[in-house]
Amino acid sequence: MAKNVVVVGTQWGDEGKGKIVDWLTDHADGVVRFQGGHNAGHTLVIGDQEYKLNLVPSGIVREGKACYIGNGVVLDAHHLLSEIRKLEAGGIKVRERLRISPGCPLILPYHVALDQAREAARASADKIGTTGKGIGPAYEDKVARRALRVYDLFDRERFAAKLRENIDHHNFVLTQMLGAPALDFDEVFAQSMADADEIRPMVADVSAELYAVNKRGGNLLFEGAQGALLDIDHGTYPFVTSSNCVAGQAAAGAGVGPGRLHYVLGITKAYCTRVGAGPFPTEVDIETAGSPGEQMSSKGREFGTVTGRKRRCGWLDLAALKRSIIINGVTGLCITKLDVLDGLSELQICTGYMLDGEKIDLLPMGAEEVRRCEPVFETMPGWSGTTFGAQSWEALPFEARAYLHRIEEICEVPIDVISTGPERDETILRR
Ligand code: 2SA
Ligand code: MG
Repeated sequence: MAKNVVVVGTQWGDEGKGKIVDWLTDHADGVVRFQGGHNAGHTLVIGDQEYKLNLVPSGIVREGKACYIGNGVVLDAHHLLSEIRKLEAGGIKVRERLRISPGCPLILPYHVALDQAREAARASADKIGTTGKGIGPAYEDKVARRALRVYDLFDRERFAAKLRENIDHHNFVLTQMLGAPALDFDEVFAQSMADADEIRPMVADVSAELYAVNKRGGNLLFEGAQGALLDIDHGTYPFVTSSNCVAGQAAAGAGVGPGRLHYVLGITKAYCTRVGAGPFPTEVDIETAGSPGEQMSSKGREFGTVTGRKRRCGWLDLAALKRSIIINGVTGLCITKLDVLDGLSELQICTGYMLDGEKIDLLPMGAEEVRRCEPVFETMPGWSGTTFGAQSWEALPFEARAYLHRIEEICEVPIDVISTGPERDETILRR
């Protein structure tokens, strides 16, 4: 029987999902993106080749694997084509294997302009720190039922009429409310039509194709982007992205029934990072040389894949992880980047918070309450040996195993996978 796996980030993104998706691709017939857009940055290391993917599912780097962009993804067609060209230059035949849902809302140049102008207009305390790719405004149009979708690209007249309406609406906001320049209809139209011809051969009924893959016994791998704590509903609102990043979104964002999501793998970094603004209870200083935070930042190479921004770092937060386990229905955890903590004499692990004088053990909802949370830490001994590249549980130092056991004990979810380096074989499978 087919087995479908959903891979999601349990923190604020950048947990190392790309590598794990690639590792699991061996057992999958199709790899599916179901939310987000080209704000995602998934890094894969294969031999001496490093790939940075934004929109194309990570399965693309493995010969013969079908890749799908589901309806829940907001699609910047122009960016997608440039990403495809780059991969093709490296010899990967993307167009033969990539299928795009006709229902994806399009990201058009005015979405990017709005995203950037709004972010610039916000007072510094209110800045969200978006990636500036137009993600939020594109999802707004979808929910407002005025979005142009992929299928609109293939009817020139309809596209022109809808674009005219949209561009007038958004130009009003840009010029009258945000003091930004207007966009030119002819330019946007011409570029869209040029992209349309190239996109068209890849458009297919993704939902029906995924159904067919399962029907013939094939497995699907759903590749989440960002992380559950950036989820539009469950994250630290309003410091979130504009899509649902939780596992359940794999169903709605790809057009598969929820009963066909058989296993949810929650990818969890051994510490925490956050790129962009918003509350982060366990955040530490990353500038002081020799500090744990500086080690996380530099050894972990914590820079945004899309924007190059330095990521904020902090200790592992189990109260946040427990929230994530609840909202995703995590079956098993995968701990990544454990080796980044190698050599630290002591580790802090957050087991709860003090909130308005009361002890709680679960991340509350929304930014306001999270901001008032004071983390409660448990101190654990570090390890002097290395975990880098370890390929068995026994090869891990005793203290590293104790750290992992403590995570399982508090979260009541098994750690099924441990990633000890960027390469595929630097992975420990525990069941
Ligand atoms: P947006 O652009 O509207 O989605 O931004 C809203 C918030 O969501 C955060 N966000 C991310 N957080 C982590 N990783 C992401 N992808 C890139 C990466 C980010 C980068 O892999 O490093 O390069 O900066 C990602 N995408 C969105 C964002 O920081 C805002 O807090
Ligand atoms: Mg990333």
